[in-house]
Amino acid sequence: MQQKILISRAIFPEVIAKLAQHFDVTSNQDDVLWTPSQLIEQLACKQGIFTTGGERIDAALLAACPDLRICANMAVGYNNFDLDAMTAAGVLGTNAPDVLTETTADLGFSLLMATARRLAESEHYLRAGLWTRWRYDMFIGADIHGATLGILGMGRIGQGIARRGAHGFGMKVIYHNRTRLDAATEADCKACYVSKEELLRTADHLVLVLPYSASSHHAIGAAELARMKPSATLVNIARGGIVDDAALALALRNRTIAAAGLDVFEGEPKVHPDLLTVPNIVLTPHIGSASLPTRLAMAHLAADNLIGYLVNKKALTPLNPAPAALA
Ligand code: 8YV
Repeated sequence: MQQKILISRAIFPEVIAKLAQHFDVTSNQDDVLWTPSQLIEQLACKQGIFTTGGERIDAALLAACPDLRICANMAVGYNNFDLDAMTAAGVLGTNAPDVLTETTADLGFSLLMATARRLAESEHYLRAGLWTRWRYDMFIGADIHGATLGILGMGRIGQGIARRGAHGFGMKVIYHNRTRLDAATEADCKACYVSKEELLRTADHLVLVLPYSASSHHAIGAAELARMKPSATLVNIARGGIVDDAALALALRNRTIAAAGLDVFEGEPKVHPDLLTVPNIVLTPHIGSASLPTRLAMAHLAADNLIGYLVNKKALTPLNPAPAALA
């Protein structure tokens, strides 16, 4: 009997067609946002699910879906997966790393530049018809070239941002990470390892690129913001919840730091109302990986993981040990 899979959100038609060559596919091209119980209903008797990063795969879902064998995320982050529960249930998780590294690093650097040079704030001013004359101090921002770029979380995307800063803009790059990079990678990124304390204290522009977990929840809160320079900027392209958004809004209002650029939010797509009223901020709706070639590559990788595992018994980018029966 043909294996069945569920694609939980709208996705490129060519990727659905590719999956349909191997599976009985149920797709969701109307992009209905299913509740957890609707998702469980849709998943009944299916062996695989194509997720896009927002769908929670937890013990309750796994217990209700005993036929499930693989969850393939079209995202590099996988904090929507309870990997321990998946391993215990014999369900493989896969993510979509590498294919989005450079595109997401581009967005991180774009946000850094827009934040430092106050692009959103000055555009709003112009659109509001307030630009009537030049002034020497109008929208004075911070320099990017030659400044100190701090990176918290130095994985592949963090390294991409470091390279852009060091090689393209002559920035001094410092970073903090759970583990220090090897010397060759540090040299390639021209990056120096520092403590989190020193990173906060000395960065002119701080970019957050660390994965979300219980231990990174509110890694940047009121205390950390207070340690940053009043002239510093902060960019979060990682995950909502890494920054305490209420504390950030207050710091921006009080000018404890100069400005922020956010692509991710606590509880997104809701945005903390105070972030919408502070002027010194650039806001984008989680578009880090949103270029056409990259989103296509991410979708193909998730599809190839489903095909690889369910048809050929080998996933391309597994996150947890493959269940013994299939290994
Ligand atoms: C995804 C992302 O588009 O890959 C990730 O981890 O944050 C983005 O590239 C997003 O997760 C989709 O929900």
